[in-house]
Amino acid sequence: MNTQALPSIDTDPFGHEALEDPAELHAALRDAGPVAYLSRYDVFALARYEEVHAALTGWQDFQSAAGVGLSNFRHEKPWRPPSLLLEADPPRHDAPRAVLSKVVGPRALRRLRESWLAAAEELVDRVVAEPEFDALPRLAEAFPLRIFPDAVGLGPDGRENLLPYGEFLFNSFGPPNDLVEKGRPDAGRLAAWVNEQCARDRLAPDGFGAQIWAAADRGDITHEQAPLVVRSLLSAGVDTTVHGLGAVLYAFATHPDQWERLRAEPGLARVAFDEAVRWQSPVQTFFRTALGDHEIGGTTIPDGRKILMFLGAANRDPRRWDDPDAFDLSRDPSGHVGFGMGLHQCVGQHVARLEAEALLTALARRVERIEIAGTPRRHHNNTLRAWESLPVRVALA
Ligand code: 4IA
Repeated sequence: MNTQALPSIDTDPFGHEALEDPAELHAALRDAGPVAYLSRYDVFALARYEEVHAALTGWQDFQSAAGVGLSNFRHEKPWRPPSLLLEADPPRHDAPRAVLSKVVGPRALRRLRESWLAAAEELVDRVVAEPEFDALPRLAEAFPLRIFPDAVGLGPDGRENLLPYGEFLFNSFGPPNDLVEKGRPDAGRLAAWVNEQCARDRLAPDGFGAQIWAAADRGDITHEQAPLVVRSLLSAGVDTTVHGLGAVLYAFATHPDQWERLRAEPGLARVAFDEAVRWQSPVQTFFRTALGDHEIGGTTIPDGRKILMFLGAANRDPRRWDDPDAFDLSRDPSGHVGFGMGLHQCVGQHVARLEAEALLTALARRVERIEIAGTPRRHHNNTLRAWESLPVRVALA
């Protein structure tokens, strides 16, 4: 490794300053070169689109099984049993992935479409009855919580644990900083609750969860694997969509011309959501671990070392995107790495897009103007780019 030539960056990407606004750090990382060295954590950083894309698709060289957080499972015991999807490589990864991609795939969602559209209409009717409200809890949180736990087949009790569980999980991919320490006292209780909900007899007979268990009966996965695959739905399916919806609501509240466009052409809702995922990157960062020595942009990453991929920086890399900081429904956002890329690419992306389509079309039908009505407040998380509060004012059509 030519450490001499490797630019070193001392900023803490998981510090509050960078979490509040990562733009400056992202630009510095991209400009430093194809690979930079993060002295604070002794890891390699990728922030350009080309290298992030290559690392995401190069699963043979950069493994997930050693964990996709800073913690290296080769040396450290994971805080929970590793995910069979996120924290696994082929071949072990493949059967659980195949099962889950069918359970939450486009065909399966057709069955839910009408009821989710109706649920969005009902929620939006209720919320926009007031001219000002906080769009983060009232829409971005309320909608996924209204439909997703039912779709999984969760029981009625304890659903308030879902968001705090995700909050801790997404913090845990970063360093053991103040954010993780704040969550630690509750983590065991939250994880125990989530694990209990994955049991067959806890799940309604017609939901995603029951279909995972049915796949085990068919022999597609083992009965030992089934509860962990259900856990992946509960881990990855709530906070992500909340902050994806938060991103698109923020985008429209700050871009009245784009809102007008969506209202004229509601078929743009899905493109708008993907553009918002590119523009905000609700999942900001993930790690991989070099499996053998591998070169990236002239730097050798030695076996066992962690690389940190800045999805949010790649999604605004001017080498890949024209006017990358603009939220623009005219662009084709496909190819963004906000859902990852390659064989781990978000298995739930069709769920997320359907949620967004339902919420945005219901809003577009009723709301002529949406604007910021107070100072939006960021919520700091080691992995998620999130809002705590998003006060908006709406004018009805
Ligand atoms: C899992 C990347 C993020 C959305 C994610 C988090 C957890 C899991 C998968 C994906 O537990 O499988």
